[in-house]
Amino acid sequence: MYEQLYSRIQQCSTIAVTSHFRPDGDAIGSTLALGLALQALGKKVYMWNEDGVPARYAFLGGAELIQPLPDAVPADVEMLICVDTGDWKRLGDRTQQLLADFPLIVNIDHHGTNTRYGHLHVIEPETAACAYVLFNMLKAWGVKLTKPMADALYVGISTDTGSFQYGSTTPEVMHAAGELLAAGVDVADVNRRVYQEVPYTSLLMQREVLNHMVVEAVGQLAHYSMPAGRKAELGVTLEDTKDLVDVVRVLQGVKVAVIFEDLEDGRIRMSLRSKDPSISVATIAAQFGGGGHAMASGIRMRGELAACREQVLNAIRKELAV
Ligand SMILES: [Mn+2]
Repeated sequence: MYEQLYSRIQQCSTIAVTSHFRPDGDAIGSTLALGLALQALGKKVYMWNEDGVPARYAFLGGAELIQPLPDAVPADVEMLICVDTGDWKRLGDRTQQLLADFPLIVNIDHHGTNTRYGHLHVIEPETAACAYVLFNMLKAWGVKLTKPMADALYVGISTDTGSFQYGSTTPEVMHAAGELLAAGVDVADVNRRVYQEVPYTSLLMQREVLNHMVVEAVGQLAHYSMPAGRKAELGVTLEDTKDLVDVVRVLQGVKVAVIFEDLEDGRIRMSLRSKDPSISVATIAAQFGGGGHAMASGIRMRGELAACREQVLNAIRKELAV
């Protein structure tokens, strides 16, 4: 697949790269690493994200190249590449609109639930990160990794593996990380910037979760629900609500953790995490139109917070069989 994509790329002179809304480290790292590599291959490259680059990733070399969405795809773009996006809907409303009807869309991803949208696919399900897929791809293409590319790939792999804590961290992933370090990644500096410069409002949000979390099913299920208006009362940003599920996930004995968030637009956002390999939260999410990975998934549902929560919790309680 790498060679097939490479030969299609060789036929193009202008390529756009984009990823999902509310981008995480893998979305930004993958967009940037691939964009910079395509530039190194002599291509004119556009990099877009409809929600921009989160502050904690702005230090990455070339991050400023990731631009807001244009109103229309520039006429010179011959190929559009979507990275780290398992589902067409995850691209976001405006990106979907922009890309609809584009004749050559490439889907590079690592989600087990990838719906295979687009015209060309490089999907390696349940591998550590899209950035890890790209690491192997760029190597196969003979691209020499610059420090900005290595930093971007490292951030993608590190954030998607929970700093090399999840089961997706294979020997090959560790070897890849080693090669990225050899290519110039300053591990202490990157980790401080990504993990140890948390805004005060983010800690406020975490305190709120600890104050109001619910633990049930003999300690195996922990969840927190954010009602409408609470974010504004606390003064927290959208970015502060990211990875909140980790606050409850770490509790001893918990097998499944969930955060329910009233998005105040008639929809409820849910982040699900499993700590038990025999319980796939991707399967649970799929019952409600969501998706993701076995150990980390998400759902967006229309309806009232309490009603949506009860449906999803019931599905989880069934899995926990208590
Ligand atoms: Mn990813």
